[in-house]
Amino acid sequence: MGLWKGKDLDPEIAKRIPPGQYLTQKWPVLTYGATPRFDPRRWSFRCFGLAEEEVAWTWEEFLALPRVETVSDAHCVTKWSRLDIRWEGVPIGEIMTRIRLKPEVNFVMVHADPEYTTNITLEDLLSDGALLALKADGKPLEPDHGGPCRLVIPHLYFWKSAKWVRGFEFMDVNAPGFWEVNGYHLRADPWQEERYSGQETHAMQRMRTEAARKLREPR
Ligand SMILES: Nc1nc2c(c(=O)[nH]1)N[C@H]1C(S)=C(S)[C@@H](COP(=O)(O)O)O[C@H]1N2
Ligand SMILES: [Mo]
Repeated sequence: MGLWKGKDLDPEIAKRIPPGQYLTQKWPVLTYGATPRFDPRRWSFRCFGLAEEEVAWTWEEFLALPRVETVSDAHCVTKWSRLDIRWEGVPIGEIMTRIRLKPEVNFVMVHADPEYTTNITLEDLLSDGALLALKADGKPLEPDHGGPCRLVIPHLYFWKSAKWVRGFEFMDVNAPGFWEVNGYHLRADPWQEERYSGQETHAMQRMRTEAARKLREPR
């Protein structure tokens, strides 16, 4: 695929790899726990929390939603990056036009099987290229990779792209999800290497120190 020039990575490709990541052409499976079984009769996608009313789709209704195709890269916090995954699925906008959010919503808890959660800002969820993917590289999403449906948030570490996604909970606070409770970063921008929550604590500490210094400056 022309990724390599001799032994060196093509510089155009190298530019697309965030700091601390390496390129893989395989697609590793990364799941905490076991791949859940899909039962179309029991599956639903549900939007709840701070919305004027709850909205839910059955599997059949969800399949009838308009779709788009996107191409994006995946960056796992365990340091592998896979480029140019071709996704097909329901753009987040199609979901959001059918929901009336309360004005105080700024954050979303993404709920997925089996009891996986991840938090994201509303702004990040609404960003370009975010979708509820049903296919990857032209084929229905394999069960191990989140089939039948996974979230894809291309600009954040891949743990934000919840496999076996089942719903969005709209919130006014940035509550941590599964990995975030266990020490991972609330935002997870790979270009800033936002891997661990200790980085957030340090950033907050710096802001406080700065504020304290300002407080004591002569006026
Ligand atoms: N439901 C669920 N989604 C998940 C995970 C998980 O354990 N459960 N792992 C996350 C992590 S850490 C990564 S890197 C990607 C891996 O996706 P893949 O197995 O398709 O490569 O899924 C993310 N989504
Ligand atoms: Mo990951």
